[in-house]
Amino acid sequence: MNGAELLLQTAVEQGVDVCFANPGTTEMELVGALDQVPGMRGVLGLFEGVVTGAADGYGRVTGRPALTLLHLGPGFANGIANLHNARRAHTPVVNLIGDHASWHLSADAPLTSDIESLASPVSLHVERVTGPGHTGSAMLEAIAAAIGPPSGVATLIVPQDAAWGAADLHDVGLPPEVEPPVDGDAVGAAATKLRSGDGVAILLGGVVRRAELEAAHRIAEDTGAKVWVDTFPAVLEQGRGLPRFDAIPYFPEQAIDALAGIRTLVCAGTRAPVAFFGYQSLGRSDLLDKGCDVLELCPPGSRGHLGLDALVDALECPAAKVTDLDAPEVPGGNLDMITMGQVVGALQPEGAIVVNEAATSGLGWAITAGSAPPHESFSLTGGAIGQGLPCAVGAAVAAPDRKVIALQADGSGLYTVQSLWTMAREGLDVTVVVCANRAYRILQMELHRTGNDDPGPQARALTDLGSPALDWVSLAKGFGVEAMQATTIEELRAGLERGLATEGPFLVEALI
Ligand SMILES: Cc1ncc(C[n+]2csc(CCOP(=O)(O)OP(=O)(O)O)c2C)c(N)n1
Repeated sequence: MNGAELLLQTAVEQGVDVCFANPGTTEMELVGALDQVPGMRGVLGLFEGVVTGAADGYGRVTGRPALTLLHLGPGFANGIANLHNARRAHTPVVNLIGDHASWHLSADAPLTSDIESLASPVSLHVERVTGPGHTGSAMLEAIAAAIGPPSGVATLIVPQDAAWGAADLHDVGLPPEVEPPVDGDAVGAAATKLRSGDGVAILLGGVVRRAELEAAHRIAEDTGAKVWVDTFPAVLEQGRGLPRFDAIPYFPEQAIDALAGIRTLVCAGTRAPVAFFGYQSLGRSDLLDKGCDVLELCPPGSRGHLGLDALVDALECPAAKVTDLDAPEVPGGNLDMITMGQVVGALQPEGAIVVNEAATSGLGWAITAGSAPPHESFSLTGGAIGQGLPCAVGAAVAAPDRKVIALQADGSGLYTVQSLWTMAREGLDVTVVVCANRAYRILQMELHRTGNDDPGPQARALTDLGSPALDWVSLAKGFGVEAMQATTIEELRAGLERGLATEGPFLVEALI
């Protein structure tokens, strides 16, 4: 066995069995090991942003890391934006970055770079493997670090001589222990505040599934506390039968108004909210009133229900009923961003995973999703666009028996459009709805917010995608994905129905 095989064998033994990859020469032993070690599925992405975004999507579905396999500093650097999103989502991911053989580093060959410096800002754990016998224990530690809590991105740098050198299974020890994340003092303090009066709110973030929603709902029903959900949670389970809570508005002025009057904010799996950007006109970052107390039940990167369940017990909250909204219906009228989202909400099946990188076109779906059949949505946690299509790749690999819908803004989609090829090659069950507004609409809004009401030709040109008009149907077909364009509600309906009935990928370009 060589170091590469020991590394993969250890991963498989820990239940880590998918490797999203874009390798090079320094990773050839690891590529070869995929055929020697049974049980590891390699999935090729044609750009590192696809690889890292796919690992993010996979980790959000399973709560366990996938591997990424990346080529030295430059290959890794290409994947950083989506690792930034994964870091913000606290998604478990284990990066394998190949490096030159240790004795070749001092030669400063063309691909030599400072990988540690590139990896540190997006990783909660970075380790350089010291030799072939170290690959297994380094993998164990990386997986444990990625799963946490707090969960996140772990990175192993694997010099090529560590991969090709001889190794032994006995080199691997036991995985490290992890501490439970709940802060008992914060639970006690939150219980006292919740019982003693008003002005207490609860904020859910990170992974927000049924367990978080139901515990928060019981507390809210019993104490009158208002519950908020982060603007961009990593995972939000929603739909009929599930408690619904308002999301903190994106624009800070609206968020400040919405959160005004909260005197204590109890955070579960997240932290106190801040404005997405620092605006000259606003001059502040905080969204909460001055002096608002913040209690962290359990930190970002841990499941919020752990703290909330403890709070339910401390308060002895009774079970609480959920009242459902009527099921959404396909609307009439013209196809626009509102009706587009309503069509998706009306047709999406139970158990779907909706990867939401719809940007400004997401409003129609957002107002409909709470009454759709129960499903999960994944959002852009770190604001680095180009995450949606890769994330859908990873989600579909992780959940082959669920429908994945990628609600995809057109500008963002082009950053990692090669994801479509991986969808085709792997036969992934993804229905992509491209929200084709042919603009960087949010930037047009942001220009306006700077006081620029009459942008000149240059500013207009940098925020417009209309000329030449992108042809998503041809793009998709070029990557091997069947596609159609929709200009009416009926066409979108037909396209979605076709996509959802197809086992593999399908793309509908909705002109809105
Ligand atoms: C990696 C990265 N590059 C650039 C940006 C800046 N940016 C934010 S939104 C945006 C355009 C989004 O356009 P589109 O995806 O078409 O959505 P729309 O605003 O039209 O709804 C850009 C370029 C970013 N957030 N992340």
